[in-house]
Amino acid sequence: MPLKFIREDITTLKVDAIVNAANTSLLGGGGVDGCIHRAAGPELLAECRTLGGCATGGAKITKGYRLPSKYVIHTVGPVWHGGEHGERELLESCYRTSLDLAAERGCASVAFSLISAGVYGYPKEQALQVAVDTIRAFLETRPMEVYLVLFDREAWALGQEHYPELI
Ligand code: AR6
Repeated sequence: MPLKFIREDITTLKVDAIVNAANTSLLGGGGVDGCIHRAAGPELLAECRTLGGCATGGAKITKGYRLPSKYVIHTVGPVWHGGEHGERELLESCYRTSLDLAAERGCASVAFSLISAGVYGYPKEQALQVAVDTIRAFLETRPMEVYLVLFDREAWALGQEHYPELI
């Protein structure tokens, strides 16, 4: 199946690329970003320092260092401000840009965290819908094995409820 939900710590996944929910500095933070930097080791931060940050909706790629994945794609989701500040378009752009980068590097398998759905406050149900719609649209243009990690209880329950076929 080209898109599948899983519920595992993204830092344990042996895929070509994992996608980090970063901030514009790309210099680490809490949430999944903190987990990824801790697991990858200080070399990841050193490479991130050379990238000059990243715009919201954009993505940049680094090596995975001590992670089982070959690459980390760092994308910056929008902060939720009520939904009328371009949040959906920016979130779509995160998924599309990350998938384009993965394709450029020849990745056959990619695992996403649920971008913006934690600290950045995007309502999880809507964040999930944007993720699924955008990944499915991409997969119509190019084959890839894509995992969406629904880590917290609420996200996993929403996935089971709305997309049982993806479990
Ligand atoms: N594996 C997979 N998913 C995880 C993990 C993990 N180990 N840990 C948390 N999640 P968040 P955001 C899920 O807050 O909302 C950082 O400080 C979590 O349950 O990590 O985009 C950055 O530096 C949630 O569903 O990202 C930014 O400043 C999802 O990951 C800011 O947070 C995203 O939650 C970005 O906020």
